[in-house]
Amino acid sequence: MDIYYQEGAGDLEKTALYLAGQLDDISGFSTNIRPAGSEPGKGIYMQVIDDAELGDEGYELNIGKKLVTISAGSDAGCFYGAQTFLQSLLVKADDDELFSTPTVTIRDYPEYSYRGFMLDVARHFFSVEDVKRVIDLIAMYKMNVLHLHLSDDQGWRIEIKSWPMLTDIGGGTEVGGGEGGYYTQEQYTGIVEYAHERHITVVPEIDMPGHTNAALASYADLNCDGVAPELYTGTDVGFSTLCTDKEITYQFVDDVVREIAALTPGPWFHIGGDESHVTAHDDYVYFVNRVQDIVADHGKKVIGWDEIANVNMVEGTTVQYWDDVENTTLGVGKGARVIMSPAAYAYLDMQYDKSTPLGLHWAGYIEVDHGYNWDPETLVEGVAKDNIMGVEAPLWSETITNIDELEYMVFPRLPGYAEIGWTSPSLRDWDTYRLRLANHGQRFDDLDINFYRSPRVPW
Ligand code: NGO
Repeated sequence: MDIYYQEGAGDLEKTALYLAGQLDDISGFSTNIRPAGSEPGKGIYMQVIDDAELGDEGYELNIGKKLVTISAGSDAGCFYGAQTFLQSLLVKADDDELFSTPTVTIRDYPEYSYRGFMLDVARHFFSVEDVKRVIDLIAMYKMNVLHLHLSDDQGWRIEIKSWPMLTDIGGGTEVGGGEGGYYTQEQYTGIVEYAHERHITVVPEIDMPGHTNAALASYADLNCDGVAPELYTGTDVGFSTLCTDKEITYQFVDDVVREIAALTPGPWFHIGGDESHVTAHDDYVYFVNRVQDIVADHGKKVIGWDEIANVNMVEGTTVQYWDDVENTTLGVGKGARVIMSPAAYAYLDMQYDKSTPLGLHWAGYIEVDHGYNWDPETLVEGVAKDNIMGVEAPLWSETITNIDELEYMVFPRLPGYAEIGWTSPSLRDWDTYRLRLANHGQRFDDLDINFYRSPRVPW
């Protein structure tokens, strides 16, 4: 089979190569890719077209008897068209079985521009290889943001050259006392590039001023009393804080933000800001205000958990709703946009039901239908569609120790969050979604995804 891409149009060659790689994996064929000046008679053809309705990320996929055409306004759109085409195919067809796919025309574009997944690599560390698998899996569902929670009480997971003890000491353990780990700057860059090739932007998070025990344990000077605490391997939250009235704290934040921002091409830097229960309110406000300026100085826009709405938000700041409606509407009143990650619907670390062997349930149980059946634009009074930048499903890793466990919590819920981000509420419906999901189960198997066989889905 041949894949043609429109000559001279953006980076389509890369998308063509990606599609060829996926098709070869599925089929064992060897697919050729070549540039073309115009539409060929057969094969697969990708082109960039001018079509305002499709926007930055939409596409039109035409599957004809001989020719498949993927047309979009951008590379990203062609990439998503290719994902939909791949989803229409049988995976791992037996050697003697021919590929089949319906002839169809699909015009498709996203509801929200920010469609994210968050991975907490601080509570338990995940290798570069694991993170790349996660990137491949979320890319299949047209998600475009990977938020990496890179620091917390239990671990500091990214090399900072000007503060090397952060990883030498702070990276050395994790929940339960395992050996932890961290990404070198080179490895982080590798992750960012791998994501970028799949149209995914990495959002790095350094959580502060709370959730900082690993940093405090690494540098005594960051503590108000000048004494470094022990490393922490439990799962409590809300007990640590940077010392907000020491100048060295701001030097530290400046260095960390500067180094990470320089490695991160995306527009955002996530400053955490959640659950700073041992930081006095005024100190919290003073600290977060200064940190916002530091982030802006390094050319990034701030994202923070909903608590940051309590400070003077600079323009372009985004509040990530997870728990507190008042904070979130306060932020909206100050002009912030919102990422919707309601813990009770979108936290992938919440158990499916009482029998789930992993996960937590402080925000309730989230069966697959519950995770799918909500609408960002009507969930919180005072937060309208215009205020919402997008949707993100976080996986916190207090109880998640390896990729198999990760997959079990993430699948099959993740495609539901991706669909909430992509499809308008009027076109979403659990009764038809559950049937589509059931059909899709074979694909999870073929990709060796360890997923939860929810009894609510007719697998
Ligand atoms: C909370 C808390 C995290 C926990 C998570 C567990 C936020 C934003 N802060 O969410 O530290 O890991 O719950 O579900």
